This record gives sequence, structure tokens and C-alpha cells, in this order.
Amino acid sequence: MDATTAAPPGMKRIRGGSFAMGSAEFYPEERPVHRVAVDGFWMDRHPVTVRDFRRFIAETGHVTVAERPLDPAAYPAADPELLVPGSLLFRPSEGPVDLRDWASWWEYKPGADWSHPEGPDSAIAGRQRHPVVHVTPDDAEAYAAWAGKSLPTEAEWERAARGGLEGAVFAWGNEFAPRGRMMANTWQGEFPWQNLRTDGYVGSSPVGSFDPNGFGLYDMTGNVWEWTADFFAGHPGDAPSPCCVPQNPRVADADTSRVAGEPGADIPRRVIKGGSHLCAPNYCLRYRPSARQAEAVDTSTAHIGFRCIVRDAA
Ligand SMILES: [Ca+2]
Ligand SMILES: [Cu+2]
Repeated sequence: MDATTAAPPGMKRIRGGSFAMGSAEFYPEERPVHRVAVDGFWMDRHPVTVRDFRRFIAETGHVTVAERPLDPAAYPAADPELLVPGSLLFRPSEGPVDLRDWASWWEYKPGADWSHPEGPDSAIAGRQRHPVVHVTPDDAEAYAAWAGKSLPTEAEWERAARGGLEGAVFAWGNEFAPRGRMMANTWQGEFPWQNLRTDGYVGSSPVGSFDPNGFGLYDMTGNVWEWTADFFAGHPGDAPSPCCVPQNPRVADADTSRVAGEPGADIPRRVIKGGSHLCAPNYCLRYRPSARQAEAVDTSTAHIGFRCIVRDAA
């Protein structure tokens, strides 16, 4: 498929080219800024929704990771009571807490999954247009294969998120709320207890609730984080000259993503992008295209989803 072909339904053309990836102004993992080139591709206009995912489940019978029993041998240190199907839910604290202690706002909830997003007693009624959550890379890749698509690499994702703006802080420019207009679903107020909801949403929002970026993509910032195809690694240095700008780089080696000596070091980590409705200035200023986080591939949560791309035939 090339750029002159009609757009696949629900997708936008991201033009190829080189761009400055990363940022020198925020968190260390975003450094250094380095030039990267990607070919043009098509990208889903918005994250995969609950409705989209439900069709996939109905047609394939796929059982998500959050719905599968856990193997005690793979988690020798875990409390056996937690080795039941489930997923991570966000629970606001009563007041300010030590921001290093993520267990004070994340709760492993047995029975939480994509169709029970708040736990076994919850349902997806009223959430059909929200991004699907409680999915892992395994689930996202199964969906992509079913749809005839792929997960984007981090470079493709960041290229798309920037919307054609070079070096801008946000997907829409350098100002968080231009003329007071909220541009994405993030967290206003003090995380994890005071959600001021200036943007209108406490949790996730229906896709397309905020303005699209320059490439016509919705929700590239905030709402839910998005899985990419890449394992987590430090950014490489800049190429010595334009001759050597990496073309369509990918990080396919899981070993780069492991942190020796840490709990869970045996579990590879993928790059997630875009930030979520839980990203707040006092805790996690990651609602920016260059922001990135490492997430264990066995972990699903209430604020990570995904979207797909279609690359041109070689
Ligand atoms: Ca919000
Ligand atoms: Cu965040």
C-alpha cells in the first residue's frame, strides 16, 4: 500500500521523513535528542476502543493475559493469593503520599480485565468508545494480527505523535493549554489524591474528545498509555552525520530492557508512550511525544491501551 492508495478505514497517513527524537529538557531516559528517519505509514486515528476489541474477542476467542491463571513457578516471590487472574487498578489516596510508593495507588484486582475494567462487578456498558485497557503486548499483537496491522515502533509512534512539529514540547506546540484550552486528558491537581478534572474527565475519556494533532490523530497524548513494538533501551547518541541517521530503527532485543538485580528483572519490558489520565505535573510530566516509560510485558493496567499501524508493502 502506498501513499496514493485510499486510506484504510479509520487510519491516517503519517508521512515519512527524519525528525528529532527525544528531549533534553525533561526526564533522563528521553536523552539524548537524536535524528531518526521513518518511512511513511498508516496509523489508527485513535486508540483501539472497547468496541473494536470486543469484535476481535468475539471472532477469535482470544483470552487476554489478565484472564489467564498465573504460573506460581514464574512468580516464586509472589503471594499465592495474588496468583489469580486480574489486573492493576488505580485507587486515589486520601491525601498526599510518598510518591515513590506506587503501591499506595495501584491495587491488584482479581477479576479485573478488559470487559470488567473496574473489577468483576463492573462492565463495559457506557465505555464502548473508551480505549480498551487491561491489555498486554501479547493481547495487542494478537489484535493487530487479526486486524492485518502491526504495533508501531517507538520511532514510528513518536514521529506520528509530533504531528509534523519539530522539537515541540507537546503534540500541539509548546504551551500546555493554549489560550486556556485543554488539549488532552491528563491529571490536573496533586496526584494521587486531588483530581481537579479541569479537562472534564476523572478517568479515561471517549476517544476523540480532544482536538487531533497535525496528522489528524486523536489521543496521542494522555487518556491511556500505548504499547509499542520496542523493548526498552536507552536512546542511542546522535548519528555523526546525515549519512548515518537510523532508518526505521527498532529495539527487538529483550535483553536490553532488563534491569539486573531488580525484582522482576527476568521479565522483559516494552516502551509505552503518550502518558495517561494519571499523569500529573507533580508526579509524571509524561504527556509529551518524547516521554517514554518501561513497562513489564506481563503487566496490564487500567491506563494502558494501544493503537496499530499499517506499513507500506516493501
Ligand atoms: Ca483528566
Ligand atoms: Cu504518567
